[in-house]
Amino acid sequence: MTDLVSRSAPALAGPTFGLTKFLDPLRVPPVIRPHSWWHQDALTMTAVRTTTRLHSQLPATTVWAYDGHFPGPTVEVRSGRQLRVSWANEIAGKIPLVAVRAPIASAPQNSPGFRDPDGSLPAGVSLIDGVADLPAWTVVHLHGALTGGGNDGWAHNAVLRDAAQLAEYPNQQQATTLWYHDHAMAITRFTVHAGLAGTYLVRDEEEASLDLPSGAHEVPLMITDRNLDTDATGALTGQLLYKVPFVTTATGEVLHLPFTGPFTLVNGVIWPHLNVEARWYRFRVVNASNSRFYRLRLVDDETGAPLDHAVHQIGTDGGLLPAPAPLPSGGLTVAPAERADLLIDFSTLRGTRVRLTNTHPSAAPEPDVMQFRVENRERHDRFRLPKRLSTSYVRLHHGTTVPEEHDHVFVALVPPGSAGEGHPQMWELQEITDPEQIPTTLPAAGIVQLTDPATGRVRTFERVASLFDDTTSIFVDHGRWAVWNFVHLGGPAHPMHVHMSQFQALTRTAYPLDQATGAVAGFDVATGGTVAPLPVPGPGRPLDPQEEGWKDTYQVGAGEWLTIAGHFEGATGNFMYHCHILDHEDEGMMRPFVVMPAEAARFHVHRFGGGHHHGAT
Ligand SMILES: [Cu+2]
Repeated sequence: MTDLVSRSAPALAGPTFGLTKFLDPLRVPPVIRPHSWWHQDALTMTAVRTTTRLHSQLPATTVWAYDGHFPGPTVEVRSGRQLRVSWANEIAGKIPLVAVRAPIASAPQNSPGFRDPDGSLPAGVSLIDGVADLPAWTVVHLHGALTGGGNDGWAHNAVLRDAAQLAEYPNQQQATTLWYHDHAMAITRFTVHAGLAGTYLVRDEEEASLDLPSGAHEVPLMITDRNLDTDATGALTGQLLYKVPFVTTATGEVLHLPFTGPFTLVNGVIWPHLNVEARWYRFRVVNASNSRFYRLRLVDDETGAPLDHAVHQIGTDGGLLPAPAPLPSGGLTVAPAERADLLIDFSTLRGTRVRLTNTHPSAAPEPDVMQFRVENRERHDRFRLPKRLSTSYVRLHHGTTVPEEHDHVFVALVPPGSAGEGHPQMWELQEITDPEQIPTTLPAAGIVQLTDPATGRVRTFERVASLFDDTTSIFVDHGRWAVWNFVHLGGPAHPMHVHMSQFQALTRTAYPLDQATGAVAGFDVATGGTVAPLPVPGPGRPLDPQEEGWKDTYQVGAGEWLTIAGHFEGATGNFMYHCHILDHEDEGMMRPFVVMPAEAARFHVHRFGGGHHHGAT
């Protein structure tokens, strides 16, 4: 830490590194409303290289941006109206990122720049090989959209410059906040970081009937964090700096940790402010950061006193909640890719300044996100917070609203170091149904034994896949329900995202953690298997009302077993599911699954899942 401090110019001192907080007004991306005329059901969105000012005290920053905006334009569509988008890639040159790794002990994520004053690299710091050579190879995923695999942004189907990806979005889903972003195989942590993300809103009648704040009183808030390079004098240059800590494992493997940065941006502006009227507003919050979790809380600017009474959550990733929910005590945790539809009543805060801050334990040195300046004038606002929101919402329960006939998918999230692998991993599990096939010596690599909470029966699972290109093992018949079980055996919390459907959380239980290893007690990290069958898990953190809404991305913490249910209806094809910490996704925590008609699946020759089995498992 000492040499970090000494090489920082005095102007960069303090948690804001010389930038004035709340100096710049919030930018609101332009809005594209393709359905505002009856014939306009297609649009072209062009990704380009451009420059933008992240803060008025900074030089311009080069970014990759949809239609030249970071974040991209907000696309607003009507539910049930199909939209075809031509995603054109006209990005010139290589990726505008300087990518650097630095020893974890120097806490590189908490400071800008990476060179010593004389221009040399401090011990252990180096450029990350190959990032500077990355061409624009891009593919767009509309996150949370129900569309076919051919439109979904399959990671390998990225296109190079002067090509376009054609995608069709049926928008056969309820009003909600979606977002579009790049999904190129293995490099999403860089392409999204360079600026490829935007908000996409679906509107419907149910939402319209609520008369929610709209127009200038409805504002998207896309939250990201970034780091910036410095010049020889130590001044910030505006150059995006992807600087990550690394650790060296016992086996000499160098592991990069996910990116976090000291600068928090809302809609592409570092620590902005927004002048608001003393009335109700609606904010469409999207966490588009690589890996940072925000625990958002509104506080008084002067005293820091929480203003929880003024904030209500009305929607989640996939739609409106059945009723407004107060924020959880301490703040609302929004993980990467999660969305929160918030209403804030500024009428009780007339003439004050308030700020949105990040109370998460992992917050940046400067935890503030943005400031609201509430005018000192009374407004006539007819809006009243409704008691009921989505009347079409039905709570899902195993065996009732989720039909008895459904598939189960088991995915283990295993701690770093498991079975000799440095990174945290995602293991796809299949049950060993033939007792003869169960290994007699345990623990064994990839063998996980669980006690089924419903039956008390011990079930033995084996790892059948972990990397993206391992054999596909999840096949869901079109129209069928599937329950996904995420069993987190230790390590960092992962925001798990499953494409194609919207889900509801059914249960969250938890295993005790071994204090020494941080892994679930009974999971042997070195071997990568359970020593003995894990017992029935205990009660986990109760699901709060926000988590009972329709969602596509779920926080799964160490020791937790989360079950979510979704209906795989309305689209078919190859889809992906993955951790939405972009760095984890790129480093192996992403897998494919297939949805196809049952009538076709019975003819399909494959190794795992339904249909015609091939080979022994
Ligand atoms: Cu992860």
